[in-house]
Amino acid sequence: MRLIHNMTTIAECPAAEPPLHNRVIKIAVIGGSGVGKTALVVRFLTRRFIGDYERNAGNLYSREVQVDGEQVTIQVQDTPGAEMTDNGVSLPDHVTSSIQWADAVVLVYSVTDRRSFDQIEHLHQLVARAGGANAPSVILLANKADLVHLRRVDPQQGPLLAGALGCSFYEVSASEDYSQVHDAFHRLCCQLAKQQPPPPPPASNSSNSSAGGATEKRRSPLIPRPKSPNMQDLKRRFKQALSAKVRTVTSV
Ligand SMILES: Nc1nc2c(ncn2[C@@H]2O[C@H](COP(=O)(O)OP(=O)(O)OP(=O)(O)O)[C@@H](O)[C@H]2O)c(=O)[nH]1
Ligand SMILES: [Mg+2]
Repeated sequence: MRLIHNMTTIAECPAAEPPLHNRVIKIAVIGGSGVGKTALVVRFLTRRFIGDYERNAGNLYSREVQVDGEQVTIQVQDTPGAEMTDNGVSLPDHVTSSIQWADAVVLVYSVTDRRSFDQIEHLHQLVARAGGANAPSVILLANKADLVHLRRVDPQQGPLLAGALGCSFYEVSASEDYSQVHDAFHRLCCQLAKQQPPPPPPASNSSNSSAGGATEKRRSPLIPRPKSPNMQDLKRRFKQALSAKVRTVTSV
């Protein structure tokens, strides 16, 4: 059963396309199984905590939000839980693709699950390796802070690890506190929006194509590409020529 409201799951709605001239911020959420990745994504995008989520859903969500007064499209890739193997942590190929697609990765562990904390360093290495020269920004989220009696990771260990990895750290509870979760994602979005080049202005003619921009280069194959302005211009001129000569309604 899907209980997600007020946002679009791109995987379920292939027609969903970000407005052409919005900045697009792409975030992948990665971590061990059951740490609360889906709960965090849903909390951030809908403000709701439902409590029962489809396991390993791996959906891509999209939502329009205001960042520093600017309307941006945020795309968040939820991913299946990473599994421990004899050689460390393994990630399915499509999660590696998500890392390469993303502008930023949110690494998540649960304070109630020591193994999920121990995975973080391996996951950070995999993110750096998968991203290569284009490695995405990373933040570290410790989730389930409300479960005080079940805590297995000391509060000071998260910031220490984040310091060693060179990333920001937030301890949150997806179930208890929307503002902490919102704050963590929102700061990340602000930082990413500042790093990106401004979106191209609305194209009035064929010379305004944005195909060479950095944002465009990293666009996922999952996301439909905008129509070429050249093609649209051609169609418009073709229509004009037809209606002037033949004076009939023609569709192209
Ligand atoms: N108490 C508490 N429970 C939480 C919190 N976040 C998630 N949960 C619960 O933890 C369980 C797992 O949450 P999910 O969001 O499905 O975790 P996940 O990381 O997406 O799991 P997989 O997709 O299976 O890897 C669910 O029962 C959630 O209700 C939290 O902050 N506090
Ligand atoms: Mg999940």
